[in-house]
Amino acid sequence: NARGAALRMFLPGGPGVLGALCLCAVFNTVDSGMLFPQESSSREVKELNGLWDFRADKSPNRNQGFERAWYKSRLAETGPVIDMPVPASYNDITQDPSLRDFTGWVWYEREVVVPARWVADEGTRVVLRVGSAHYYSIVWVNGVKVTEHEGGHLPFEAEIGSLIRKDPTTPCRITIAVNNTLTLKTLPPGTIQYMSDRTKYPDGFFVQNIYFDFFNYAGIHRPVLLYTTPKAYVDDITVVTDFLDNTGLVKYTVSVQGATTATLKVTLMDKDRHCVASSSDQSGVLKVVDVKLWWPYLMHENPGYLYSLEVRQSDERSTQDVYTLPVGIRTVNVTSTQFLINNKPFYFHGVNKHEDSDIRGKGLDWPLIVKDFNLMKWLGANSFRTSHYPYAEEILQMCDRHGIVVIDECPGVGIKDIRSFGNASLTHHLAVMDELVRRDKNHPSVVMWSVANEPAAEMPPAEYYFKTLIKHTKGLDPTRPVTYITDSNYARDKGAPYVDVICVNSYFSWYHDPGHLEVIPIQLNTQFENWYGKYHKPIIQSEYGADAVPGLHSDPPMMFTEEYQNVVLQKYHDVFDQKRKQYVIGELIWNFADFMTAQGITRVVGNKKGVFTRQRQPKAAAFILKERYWRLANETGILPPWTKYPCSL
Ligand code: BDP
Repeated sequence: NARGAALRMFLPGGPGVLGALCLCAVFNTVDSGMLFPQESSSREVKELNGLWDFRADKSPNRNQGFERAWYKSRLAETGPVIDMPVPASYNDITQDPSLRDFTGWVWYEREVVVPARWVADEGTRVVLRVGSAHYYSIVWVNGVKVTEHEGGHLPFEAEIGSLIRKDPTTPCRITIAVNNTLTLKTLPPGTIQYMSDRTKYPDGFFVQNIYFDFFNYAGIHRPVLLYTTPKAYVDDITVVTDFLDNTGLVKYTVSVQGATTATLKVTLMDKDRHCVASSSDQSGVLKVVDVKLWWPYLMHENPGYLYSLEVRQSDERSTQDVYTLPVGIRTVNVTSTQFLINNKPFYFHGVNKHEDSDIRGKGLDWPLIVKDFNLMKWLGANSFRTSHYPYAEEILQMCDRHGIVVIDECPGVGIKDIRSFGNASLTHHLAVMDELVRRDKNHPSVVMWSVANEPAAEMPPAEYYFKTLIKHTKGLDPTRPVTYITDSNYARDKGAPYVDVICVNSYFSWYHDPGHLEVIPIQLNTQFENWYGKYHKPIIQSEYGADAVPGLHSDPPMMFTEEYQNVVLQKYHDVFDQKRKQYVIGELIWNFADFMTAQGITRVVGNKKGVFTRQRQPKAAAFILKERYWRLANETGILPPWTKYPCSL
């Protein structure tokens, strides 16, 4: 119908917004870099977090904002506005159910006072950066469109210097329209379904169908900021590390923009800020004698060791730009039975997470981030998977510093419809991998890319789709293994031949044979033997678990009680203990914490498979996992001297 057409008109997917693709270059497929904004002697950062004016476009076709050009004047002048915190999902902020479950465009606006110096100095680039917004965004400054971006979870930016210099007397008004609609071609995919039976549904009724199991939170989820660089600036840095005996090798490339000739000074410093190697070449290999390698948490007494790579770019007269990148020196390799970090077998004993919490939804929240790291360390977890989308860069920086190993997943979750395997979807998926690798390539904590979660990999087009996607990702980054997360459907899986590590999710005695804990040993054993027998690749149990409503008890155990969750875990662990001597290289519990989902008959206010509640309090299973993870750490790693098992952090 007409309404549907109008709504769809503003859905993501125009060919102009997908970005340039190049299938060959190493780490270089996106035109410019996406270095994390940082203050330095040449760069300033101004955070725009806090309250923004906000309005959801509830017009029937969700198109009024464009028809009436809400970006042209102050949002408060074109209709009512409410306070909206940034960063945060907007869904749980108000008491309005229609905003919680809203689909379509919402509008954010904020006026910013730009330092006069930035405006006056033509030699300063002023960049507006959005850490992430779900899912399709258009940005205006003083009514002029500066950029648009498809997809959540990843940053985008625009240079706005010339715009704010047009009329230095007016404040800088930033308008961001964000559309959370998911279609068959977005990541994750979804469909909009109109219900036209007027005896059952009101006029204009439609639903957003999704094929994933978490609440479709929307809004501006990560910090918005302005930052400056000089006109000639360090646009990107890529490091790849290796070592030979005691010597660390840091292969680096710097790309500079805005200068025809650039003089560089690249200095690698240790933790005490002593220079350990330097160069004046744009790319090269720095050698570090007596290298201190980057080690995972619980694998070494000094995990997460980071050097700093300071890049100074100057012209004949003075230093122009300075950017400092943290660098961890480590290697990653995969054999048919092992995952090696620094040539030592690494066993993943960790968690799957979500960016999810009360009130703020998927909004970045420092207290939550730090609490989660404290809980993971308490648990003895050495790793996590960013199920089911890229997490905030701030979280990956924490992983680098604490030695928490990451499987970095793109938002390819819920690819279940055959139409989502078409060319448009694949092109977008490749572009998302470009952006993901561009953003996260330098994190030592990231040891593997995951290109999807539980796609319908048995469908005929899946083979070409995953072959292309995985090859492309390996082309972007030849240094890390690539996987996608599969369900236990080994016989029909078309993509598995192309992955480096098999990651399997299974829920025996839950979704299959509910209530029958006794099937776990045999079914899990069969699962592993089948996958290994067919592919001879190392296997990670990338999800397993059971829902437990905190405080619900029964003995003998029944589904949804804490006891049942405990027994599921223990029975899985018994099998892991046999298979980890052979080819199983890790176990990641589903899930670290309870999280919100769409409403439905299988979810009682969210998914309750957390070993912590959504408020981060332990269920009984957390203690089982803690016992186990510290025992595994004792066996497989070198426990730091300052902690004895069982730990008391
Ligand atoms: C898995 C999905 C995960 C779900 C989980 C569950 O990968 O997103 O939350 O099932 O049902 O298959 O709890």
